[in-house]
Amino acid sequence: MSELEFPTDFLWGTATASYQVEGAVKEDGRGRSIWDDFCRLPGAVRHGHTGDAACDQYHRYPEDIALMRELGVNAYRFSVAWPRIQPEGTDPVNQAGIDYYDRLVDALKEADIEPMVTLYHWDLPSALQEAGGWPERSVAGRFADYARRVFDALGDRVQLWLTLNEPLCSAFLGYLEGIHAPGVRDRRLAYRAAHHLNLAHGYAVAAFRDGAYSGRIGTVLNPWTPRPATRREEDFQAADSAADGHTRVFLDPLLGRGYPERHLAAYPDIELPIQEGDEEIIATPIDYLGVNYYTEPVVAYDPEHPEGFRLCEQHQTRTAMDWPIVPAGINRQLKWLHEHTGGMPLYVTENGCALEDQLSEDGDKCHDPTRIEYLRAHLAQIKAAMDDGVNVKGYMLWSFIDNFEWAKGYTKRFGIVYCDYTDRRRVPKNSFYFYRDVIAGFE
Ligand code: IFM
Repeated sequence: MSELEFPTDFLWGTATASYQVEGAVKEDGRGRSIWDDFCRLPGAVRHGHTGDAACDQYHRYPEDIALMRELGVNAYRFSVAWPRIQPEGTDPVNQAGIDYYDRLVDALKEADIEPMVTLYHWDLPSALQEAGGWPERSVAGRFADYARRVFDALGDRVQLWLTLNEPLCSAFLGYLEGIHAPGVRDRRLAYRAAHHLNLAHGYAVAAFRDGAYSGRIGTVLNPWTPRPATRREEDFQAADSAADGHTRVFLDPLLGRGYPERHLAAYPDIELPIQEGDEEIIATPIDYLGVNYYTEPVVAYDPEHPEGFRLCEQHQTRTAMDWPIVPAGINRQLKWLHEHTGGMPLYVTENGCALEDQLSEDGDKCHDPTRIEYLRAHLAQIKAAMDDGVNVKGYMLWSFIDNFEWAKGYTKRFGIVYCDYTDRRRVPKNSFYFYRDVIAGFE
């Protein structure tokens, strides 16, 4: 049997996010988001790039779905832009925004492609940031109201829901490091944001259960499960501790285990604004977990660090993001999650690499052998984990198309379809055909 032979009911897809691909930011009543604002801050995004036009998927989704058919995927993971549905972050609902996702979902169903919908992939309506953003508790309630509107509009056709994409990034890149929107640097606010993101997730899952919608719901984390630098016990301890802030702060409350005490003890200045009942809401049971994996860090014991670890240098080949390529890390991570969650169904909701892709001279091809090897190696590791009993239900390759890579603008190409940003022409890369063959079972 080929190392890439997957079960026949495996979900094969690609992934994108609204602000990264849609463009059309001023059309059909869409409100402003924190990313529209952040892109306008001098120096915030490389070359001053914005998502104003992105890949223009808002207008070109029929062409993209035709390409997905050629690819043979049976799923497409995309996100709904909150400011298209509620331009001010609260009612009234903007019907034109709903209509766009209606058209997209109908076109996908027509093509036998299952929509997998993320409710929040970082485009918070600016009006809610002006009211305090994620550090403000009321935003979690607003998110549940918005989620209900989307469930009501699309719930008759969408069976696979995801609440938040990588709340770690929203909280810590957005409010601690300040390198993502809204560009705040404040540890106290970052942890408030983390708790309210967890709460928002819980409220949305509870709303989904209360509404008795017919599909299934989960969330997307980008767990950090570092490898210890050596086999010394202290490095194992360091690796375990390093998973607290990036992974357990988001995963453990979902599993009803509360926040990791060891992590909170390391930062006595952090206060989590937990109110009575919050932990039960956050732990409202989910149906599956989405996992985004790109690389695996290596850590060693460091008594000087509040959490007892330091990052070590790595020697693997790196992608254009400067991320080391570590295929075995996805196997280790899936197994870690399998054990930690007690065997919860998992979807790989993102995996892929950015490379310095270039079109061939005739402009019709793009050779990306490194991406093919990256995908082959990661898929083989996923399959190996499944053979060892990990319950992986699907794989959403990041990304369908080159797109707006946040603070790096359009300088990083993650797609298996090349996007020519001068005219938005799509050119499938060689990895597109490789993935097509894997899906068809010919690899
Ligand atoms: O582009 C992002 C995506 O929006 C979230 N996960 C990581 C990807 C690559 O950086």
